[in-house]
Amino acid sequence: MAEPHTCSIEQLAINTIRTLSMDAVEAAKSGHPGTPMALAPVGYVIFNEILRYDPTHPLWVNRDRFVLSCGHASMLLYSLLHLAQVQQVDENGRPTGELAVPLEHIRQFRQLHSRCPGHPEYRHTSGVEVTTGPLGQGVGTSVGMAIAGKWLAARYNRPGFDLFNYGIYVLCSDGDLMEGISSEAASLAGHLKLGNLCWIYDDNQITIEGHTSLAFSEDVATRFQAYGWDVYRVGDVNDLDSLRNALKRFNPAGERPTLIIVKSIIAWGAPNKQNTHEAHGAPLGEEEIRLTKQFYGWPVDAKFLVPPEVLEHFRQGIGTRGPQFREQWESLFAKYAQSYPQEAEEIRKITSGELPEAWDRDIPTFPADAKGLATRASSGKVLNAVAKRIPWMIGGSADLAPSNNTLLTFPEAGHFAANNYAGRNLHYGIREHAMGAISNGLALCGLRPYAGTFLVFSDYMRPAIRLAALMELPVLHIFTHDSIGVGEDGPTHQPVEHVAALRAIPHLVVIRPADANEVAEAYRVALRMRRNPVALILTRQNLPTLDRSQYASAAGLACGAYILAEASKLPPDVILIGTGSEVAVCLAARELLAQDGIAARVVSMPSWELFESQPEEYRRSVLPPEVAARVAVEAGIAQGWERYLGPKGIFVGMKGFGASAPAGVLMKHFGITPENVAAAAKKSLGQA
Ligand SMILES: Cc1ncc(C[n+]2csc(CCOP(=O)(O)OP(=O)(O)O)c2C)c(N)n1
Ligand SMILES: [Mg+2]
Repeated sequence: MAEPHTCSIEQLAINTIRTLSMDAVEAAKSGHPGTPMALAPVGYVIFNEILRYDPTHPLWVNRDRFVLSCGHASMLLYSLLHLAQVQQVDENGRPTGELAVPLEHIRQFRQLHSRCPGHPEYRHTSGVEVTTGPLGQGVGTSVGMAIAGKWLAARYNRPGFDLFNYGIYVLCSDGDLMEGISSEAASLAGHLKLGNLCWIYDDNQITIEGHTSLAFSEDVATRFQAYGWDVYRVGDVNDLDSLRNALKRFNPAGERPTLIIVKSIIAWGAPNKQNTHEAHGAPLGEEEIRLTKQFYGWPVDAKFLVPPEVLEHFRQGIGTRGPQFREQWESLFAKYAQSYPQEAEEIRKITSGELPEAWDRDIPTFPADAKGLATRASSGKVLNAVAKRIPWMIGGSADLAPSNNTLLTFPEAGHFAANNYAGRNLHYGIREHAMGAISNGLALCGLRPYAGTFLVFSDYMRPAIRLAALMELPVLHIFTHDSIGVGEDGPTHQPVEHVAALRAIPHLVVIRPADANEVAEAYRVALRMRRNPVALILTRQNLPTLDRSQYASAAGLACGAYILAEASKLPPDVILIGTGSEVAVCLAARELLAQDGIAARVVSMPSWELFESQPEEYRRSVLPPEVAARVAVEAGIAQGWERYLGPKGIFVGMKGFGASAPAGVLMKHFGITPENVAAAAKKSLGQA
C-alpha cells in the first residue's frame, strides 16, 4: 500500500483535507463529508496559492475574504484553517495564543465548545468570515463585502496608496444558487459591476433529495452572463491547473463579478464507486473510510493524521505569502497616515468599531407639537444628522427611500453606483432579502449599515436579520409603516404580527419610539450598540411630539421603558403601557380615567430588550408588582405581552389582520382608542 509521501505534496495536502473531513464527520456521527472531500482541491488552491491572508492576523482590514456559502461543508473550512495555522484572536484582533482550529477541536467536530460547530460561526472561530448554513446567506453577504470593498477603496485610496483592493472568494453550491437570494444578490452585483467578487459554484448536480434534475435545470452560466458576470468553467475539480487558470482570470480590480463553475462529483466513499444520493449528508462508515484511505494511499488506520510536510507546505504558501502582503500593507499604511492623518484615523476607527468624536452632536431636539410628525419623518432627520458625522454609515432602502425617509440628503452623501463607489446612498431595488444579507456584509467589513423597508416586508429579509443577530452585527433596520396606521393600503401592507416576530429573535433590539424625541434617543442608543442589530419600528402617520416639560424626558428610552406620566397618587390605581403610536392613546386614556377619579400611570415602553437589560430594581420601579391593574396598548398582536400584564392585565391591540380604510377609521374599528383603553383599565381594576 502506498504511503502518503509517495504522491505529490499538493495531492498530499488535498488528501489531508479529505481525510480530516472524513474522520471528523465519522467521529461526530453526523455532518457532510462528501462536499469537503470533493472541494478540497478548490480550498487548497485558494488558500495556499491565492488568498492574500495572514494567518497570524485574521482581522487585517485589507485581507482577501473567503466565504463558505455552503456552510454544511464546514469541515473543508476547518481543515483549511487548521492547515493554514490561523491564529485565534479576540475581537480586537489580539492573538489569544491558540490556533483557531486546533486538531483537538476537529476531533470534537459538532460537539459543545468545539471551535468546529456543525456550521461555521462568525466570532466563534477566527478565520470564519461569516456565519453560513442557511443556503444563500453566504453569497448574499458576500455582495455586501464587495460593496464595502469598493466603497472603502473609493473613499480612502489615494494615488500611490492602493489601501483597499481585497477580493472576495465565495464557495457555493446548488442550494445557494437555487435560493432566491442568490438571484437578488447576483443581479445587484452585476449591475454594480462588483469586479472584486468571485463565486465558485460547485456544480455537482446533487442535493439532498437526489439529482438536481429533480428541480433545477436552468442554464446557470447564461443566467449569470445575463446578470453581467464573467463566467468560466472548470471541467474537473481535480484538475488543479484548470482551477488555477480560472482563478487567475478573476481580477479584483476588474469591472465584472466572476462566476467559476466547477464540475465535481460528490464523494460518498471510495471515489471509484458510483455516487448515490442515499449517502448524501451522512458519515461514510468505518469500512468505507478504510477503502477510501486505501484509494488515497493513506495509512488506513490513521485518524486525524496531518503529515508534517503538509503543515510545512502551507507554511511556505499562505504562511509566507500572507504575512508579506500584510507587512507591505502596514508600511504603506504608515506612510499613508503621515500624508492623510484624518483618513488614517477613520480607518483605525472603522477597524476597531469606534464612532467619530461628537458623532451625536447634531441630533435635533423636537419642540412640542400637537399636530406632530410621523416617526418615519423624524427618523429621516435624525438619520441625516447622525450620518453626516459618521462617514462610514452607509445604507438605503429596497426602493422605498422616499417613504422610509432613509435618503441621506446632505450634498456630499452621493449615490453608490458603478460610476460612484464613494456614494453613501445605496439603492437595493426591490430586493429585501439581499438587502438584509448585504447589510450584514457591510457590517462585517466595519461599516455601519442601515436598511429600510416597510415593516410588513421585514418577513422578506428575516433570515438575514436572524443571522445579523446571531453574528452580533450592528446593522440598523429602519422599518416604517408599522401598523394598521398605514391605512388605505389594507391588510397586505399592515403588519400585525411583525413586532412580536422581531422580538422573538434573540439579540435583536427592537425599538418602537412614541414621538420624535424618542426617535432621537433611539438613534443615540442604536449607534452605541456595537454588537446588536437594532430594528426601529416607525409610523407612517403623524404622532404628536410630546411636551417634555409636562412629561418625562425622552432620555428614558435608553432604559427600554420609563414612567412618562406619573399617576396623581402612589401607588397608581392602574398602569397603562404603550409603545409607539399607542403611547398618545394611553396619555388620552389617562385623562379620561382622571375624570373618574382613577389614577393612571403611563409607561412608554419602546423596547422590551432594553428594559429587560435594566436592573431588577429599576424594572420594579416602573412596573411595581403590587400594581396588578394594567393595560398594554400596541397596534399589533398580544403575543408576549402577558409577561408585563400579569393575570389581571388586559391587552388592547389586534387579534387578526387589518383592513383597507383611513387610519383613523381603522383605529376606531379595531378599538385602539382612549375610550377603549380607559374601559379596559376599569375592567382590569375590577370596576367593569
Ligand atoms: C435555506 C436552507 N434550506 C435547506 C437547508 C438544508 N440543506 C443542507 S445542505 C442542502 C442541500 C445540499 O445540496 P447542495 O446545496 O447542492 O450542496 P451539496 O450537497 O452538493 O454540497 C440542504 C437542502 C439549508 N441548509 N438551508
Ligand atoms: Mg450540490
